[in-house]
Amino acid sequence: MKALILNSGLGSRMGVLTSEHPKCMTEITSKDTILSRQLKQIVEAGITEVVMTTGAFDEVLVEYCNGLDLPIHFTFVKNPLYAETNYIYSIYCAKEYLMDDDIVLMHGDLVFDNLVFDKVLSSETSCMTTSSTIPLPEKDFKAVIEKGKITKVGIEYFDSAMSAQPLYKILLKDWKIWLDNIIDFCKNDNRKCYAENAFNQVSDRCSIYPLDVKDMLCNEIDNPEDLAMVSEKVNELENKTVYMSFSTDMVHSGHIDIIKKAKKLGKLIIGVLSDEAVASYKRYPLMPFSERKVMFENISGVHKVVEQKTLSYKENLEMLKPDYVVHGDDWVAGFQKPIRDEVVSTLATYGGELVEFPYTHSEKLKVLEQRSRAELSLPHMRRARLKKVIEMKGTISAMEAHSGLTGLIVEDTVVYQNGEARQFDAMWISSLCDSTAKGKPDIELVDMTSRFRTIDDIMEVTTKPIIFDGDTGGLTEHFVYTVKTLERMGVSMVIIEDKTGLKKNSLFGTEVQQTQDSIPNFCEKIKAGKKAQKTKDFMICARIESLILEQGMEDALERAFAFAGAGADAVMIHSRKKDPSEIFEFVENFRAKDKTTPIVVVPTSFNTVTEEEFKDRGVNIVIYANQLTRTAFPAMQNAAKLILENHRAKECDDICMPFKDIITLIPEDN
Ligand code: SPV
Ligand code: MG
Repeated sequence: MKALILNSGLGSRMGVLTSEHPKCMTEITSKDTILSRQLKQIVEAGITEVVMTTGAFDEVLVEYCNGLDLPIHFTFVKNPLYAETNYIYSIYCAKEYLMDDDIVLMHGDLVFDNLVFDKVLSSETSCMTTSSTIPLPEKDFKAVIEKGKITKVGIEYFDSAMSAQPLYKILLKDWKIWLDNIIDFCKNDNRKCYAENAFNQVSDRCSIYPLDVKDMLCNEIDNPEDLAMVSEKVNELENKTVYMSFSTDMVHSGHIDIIKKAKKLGKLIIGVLSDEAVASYKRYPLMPFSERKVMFENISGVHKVVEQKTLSYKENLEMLKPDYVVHGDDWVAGFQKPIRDEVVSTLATYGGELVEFPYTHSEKLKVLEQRSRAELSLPHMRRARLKKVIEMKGTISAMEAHSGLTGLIVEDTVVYQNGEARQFDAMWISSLCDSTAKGKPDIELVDMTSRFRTIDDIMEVTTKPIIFDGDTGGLTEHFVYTVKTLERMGVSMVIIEDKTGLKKNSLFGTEVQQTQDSIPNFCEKIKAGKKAQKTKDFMICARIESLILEQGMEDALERAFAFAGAGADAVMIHSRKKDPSEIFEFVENFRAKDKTTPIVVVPTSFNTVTEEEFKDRGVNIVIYANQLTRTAFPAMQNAAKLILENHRAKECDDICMPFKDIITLIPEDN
């Protein structure tokens, strides 16, 4: 596509404004002339070839264009008879440069909105800008429209006509017909009329369609009054603000494309999602907010970057009141729909507008996402992330996983509520569920090699941080090796319980014989573990069994303070009572003296308490320790019974996940 700009005219109606340079060099804002604005719009559209006809002050004009230093190749063609001919003859003079490509044709005194230019360029047919809302002008161009096509353009037509502006996109096939007739006109010395007179004779073959731009800015500047009016409109347009929100930590060409479109609407403000919002909605960001902010600040044309603390735009829209919000049209349905609905209603409160561009699924993005997932799953990245997420959110949730498949469920399950996304922050590798999956009792019978194998299976297909149930930790001499191995694998935290001898599951409480370790012994184990670890990221959590073994609150608290003092990075308090009051009492008393050591709870019995309430009370990690195993087990047992009862699988099929769905659980490439 080439741009053809007609700048041969004298512009005498502009008075002194055109006494030293052509009209197109008249300033319309403090930073642009009519021409520099047009040329920048041309560059933004990716057009690099401009044919410009010149006349009076042609040297001034050529020097000016070259001095703008734009990535444009200019072909200047002077109309030697500019004083006594019209632009039909200027086009004739430039004909040899206009025979090989589609063209966008504009008069040199035309000022138009970026959106108008976008519409013109994206038209699939040849088109001319018209307006159905502006009254028919007395002296300017009007286009006669018949059966949806333009049949005549001129100042004399009033019937079936719309006001029209000389901004065209003309496909080569149509242009050839029009240009041929322009050539014929000029050869017959018909050089004083409009080029449109030549079009009017061939409009049955040269198909140009009206492109209705309604009230959008698309005006010629003929006199100082036009100049004042258009300048005001351009200033207004340039002061509009546009808001977009981004969660990405990798900018690719798709993002740049939409940013380019957005900034044509005005000053672009980008809301960068907070780390917490990104983590809740897709995955832990590879780059923290501060770095993502700098990245966007350095994209050309971005006016300002602000933080968007939640997936909801509301707070920022109410604060910034942007004229436009720009987004891909992929949120019209699906989980982002409530967010979109809220944007629409918030914009409606002050007259803002939502602009949606077609969303393009990018293969590149898929590859980048895969790469970032791979990176997040690397041991050092995964290990360090638990501490970071606790710091970021205050309170996090972990869900039990005991295999690759359950790991994937914890990794990928997301629910969307009122525009908020919720997912688990970490995985708990429970001794109970790991043992149960192997059909074994939870008595430290499944050895560490086998437990590590489970971790490995899960790690191979997931990225979320892992909290490992280390039972009693075994002998201190053994525990130090366990710590080293877990740390090397990329596990973030091991929780060891202050029991000794044959361990039984805590949920049996005092129904079975269980022995609590002495405070000094257990402190020694913690100290040895802390000494064995190599990085500062790995955490050892001391689990206190005093309430389970009915040793009283005082004992529990004494142990908690002693274990934290011995270097434990967190304490876990356990209870098998339905009533959460003893847990709350512990948390309150512990927090009275220790404000920072993270507290972990496993609300299997006291399951009515919400994560929000735990957070308010000062709990930092909430572990759902066994629910996947406990729901899967009865479902599997039921399936087995149904087949046995019916001597076939048909009845069981109704409660089975369709095979095609089970396949989608497994990602193609991890
Ligand atoms: C586990 O999940 O193995 C635990 C938690 O240790 S509990 O079963 O509640 O003791
Ligand atoms: Mg356990």
